[in-house]
Amino acid sequence: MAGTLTSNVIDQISEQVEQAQRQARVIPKLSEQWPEITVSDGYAIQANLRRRYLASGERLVGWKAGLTSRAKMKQMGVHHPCIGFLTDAMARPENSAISTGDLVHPRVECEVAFVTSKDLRGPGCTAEAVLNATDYVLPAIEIIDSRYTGFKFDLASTVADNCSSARFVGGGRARYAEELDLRTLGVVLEKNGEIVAVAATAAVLGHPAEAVAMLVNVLAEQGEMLPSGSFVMSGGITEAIPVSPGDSVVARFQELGSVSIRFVE
Ligand code: 0L1
Ligand code: MG
Repeated sequence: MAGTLTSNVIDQISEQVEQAQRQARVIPKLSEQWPEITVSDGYAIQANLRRRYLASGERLVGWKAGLTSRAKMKQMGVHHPCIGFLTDAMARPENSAISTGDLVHPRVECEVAFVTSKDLRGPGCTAEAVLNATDYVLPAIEIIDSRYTGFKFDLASTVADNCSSARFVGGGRARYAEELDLRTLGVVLEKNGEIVAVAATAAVLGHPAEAVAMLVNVLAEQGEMLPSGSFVMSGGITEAIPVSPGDSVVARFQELGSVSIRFVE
C-alpha cells in the first residue's frame, strides 16, 4: 500500500520516535494519532530515522528481520514480518551486563545471524541466493524494546519504530552455513537457569535464510540492496521473553554454541 503521510509529517514523526528511543520514553502507537498510516509510511519514517542516527555519528552495521516466526506473530497479533536497521551503538559484547535504564520494556529473542560475503539484491531474492552469499552464521540474542505504550502496536507503527530494535549480541560459534541444516537446529532459551522457551530454527519462515531473502526484497522495495559484509539477524525463533535488572539469559543453539548476557539497572 502506498504512503499517505506528507514528508513534513514523516520528519515530525521520525523526530518523535528518535526522542522516544533515545530517552527510553513511551509514546502512543502512531496509528492512534495518524489512523491512515500505512506500512509504506512506516518504512519512510524508518529510513528517515536511519538517516538521523547516521548523521549523529552512528555506523550502519547490519539489518534485522522481525516477526518472522508464528510464535512471534501470534504473540504480537500481526501477520507479516518486518525489517529494521542495526547500528554500532546497538551492539553489545557477549557475556556483558546490559543496562535496562535506557530501555523501556526490554524482551529477549534468540536468532540465527548471517554474515554475508556478496552483495544481495531483490526483488526475487531467494533463500538459495542468500545461502550462496553467506560467509558464515552465528547465534545471537536480540534485545527488542517497543517504544509504544504497553508494547501495543500495529505493523506500520512497529516498522516506524525500527521494528523494535534496541540492542543485539552475537557470540557462540561461527559456522559455515553449508555444514549445517539450518532448518532443524534446536534452540533452548534460559532465564535465571530456568528453561523459558524451546524451538527449532524452522520456526523462522521454514528456514532462517528465507527471512534474510524477505529482508533483501523489502530493501529492494525501498531502492536499496544488502551489501557484502552485512550482519543480518533472521528473527526470533521463539516468542520474546521479558527481562528485568538482575536477570541472566543464556540462549543455547544446537551446533552453534551459546550466547549469554545479564541485565543490570
Ligand atoms: O525482532 C522482532 O521480531 C521485533 C519485531 C517487532 C515486534 C516486537 O516488538 O515484538
Ligand atoms: Mg528479533
